[in-house]
Amino acid sequence: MAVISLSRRLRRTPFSEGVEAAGVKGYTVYNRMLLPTVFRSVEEDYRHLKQAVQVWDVACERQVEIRGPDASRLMQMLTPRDLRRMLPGQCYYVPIVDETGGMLNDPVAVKLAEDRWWISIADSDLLFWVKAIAHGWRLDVLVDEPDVSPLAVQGPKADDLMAAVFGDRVRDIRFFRFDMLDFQGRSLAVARSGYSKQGGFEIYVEGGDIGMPLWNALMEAGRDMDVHAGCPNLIERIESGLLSYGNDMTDDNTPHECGLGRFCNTQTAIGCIGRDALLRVAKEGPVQQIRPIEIHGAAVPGCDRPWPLMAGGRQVGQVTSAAWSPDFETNVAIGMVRMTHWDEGTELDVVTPEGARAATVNEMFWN
Ligand code: THG
Repeated sequence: MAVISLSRRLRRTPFSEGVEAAGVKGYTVYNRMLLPTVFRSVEEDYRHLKQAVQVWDVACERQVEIRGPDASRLMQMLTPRDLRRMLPGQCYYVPIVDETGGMLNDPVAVKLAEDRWWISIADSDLLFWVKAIAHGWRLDVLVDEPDVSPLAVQGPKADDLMAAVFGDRVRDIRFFRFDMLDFQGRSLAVARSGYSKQGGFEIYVEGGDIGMPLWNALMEAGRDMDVHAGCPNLIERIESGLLSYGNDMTDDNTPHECGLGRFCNTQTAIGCIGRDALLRVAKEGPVQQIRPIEIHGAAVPGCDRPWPLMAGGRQVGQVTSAAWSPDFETNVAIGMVRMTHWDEGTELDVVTPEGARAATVNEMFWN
């Protein structure tokens, strides 16, 4: 097995020391930063996430900060989600689209104040797009990447662990809201959010110097809660229908193809750069869309390139994420499927590197 060489271009995080001490076994690269993918095994990590609590180094979810009088205007230029009723203290999952309606990213927008936002980005270079728009439109804003590194606390015992470190006020934080809470004299944004459906929080750690102190405080406070270092879990996120930008969708896809139409208010999102393009495609409706796919038979290998989805000898889509689910006792997968074959129960074949397998469009695990 070859290895990836580390260098300055592949950034460590403020929590890397803790991640290494916890015995990380695998990484991926995300926004040119290390992102752990496995600690004990993907299956053990999955079981533990569903019954205990984990601390995740998701510093690779970098922030694009927008500051200044035109901040809210710029933010609305980026997304077809209507932001007019969004208040400081709220987070929104927002598709970001280009002038053709293509997805550039699917971040969480964090509204700190009317004139100050964080865009907590997925794996694409959104900073350049935002800077270019700010400059090209002569907007009165500053756009940069601050020293802010998210640390996620996920799992059914997340409330108890977070309360032990931040106090009982964390329990009152509602889904996709944040509060400013104190840690060692520093005020940090703590949101109830995260890349799993097991419940939990994300701490936006401002200042890399308190990364390890916070990591250690969580690990110590959680000793009797079976806390362990974890990371976004492939099995759990497929079961939960959480999409991965660059894998499940790219800039060739519209939000509607990605099933993110519920996060688009294209009619009222005045100023959105992709608005005209999206109004056109939304009228016709998408001709392909993301669907949950069940792949029958034994555990499939990892999906490191799209697997063709076939029907009657013709390609009708592709699978982009797949894993064996211990709880569903079958392979769960995410696929982009043409309209003619996207109905619930449609039977397909998927071409894996180990040969063709029967597959079914199965909405069960996303409902
Ligand atoms: N948290 C933060 N930043 C992130 C992620 C995160 N940046 C990268 C990546 N994850 C962005 N992608 C997603 C995908 C899904 C969700 C969040 C970020 C998500 N979706 C829920 C859903 O679809 O059911 C809830 C959406 C809602 O109801 O608003 O949570 O995880 N900080």
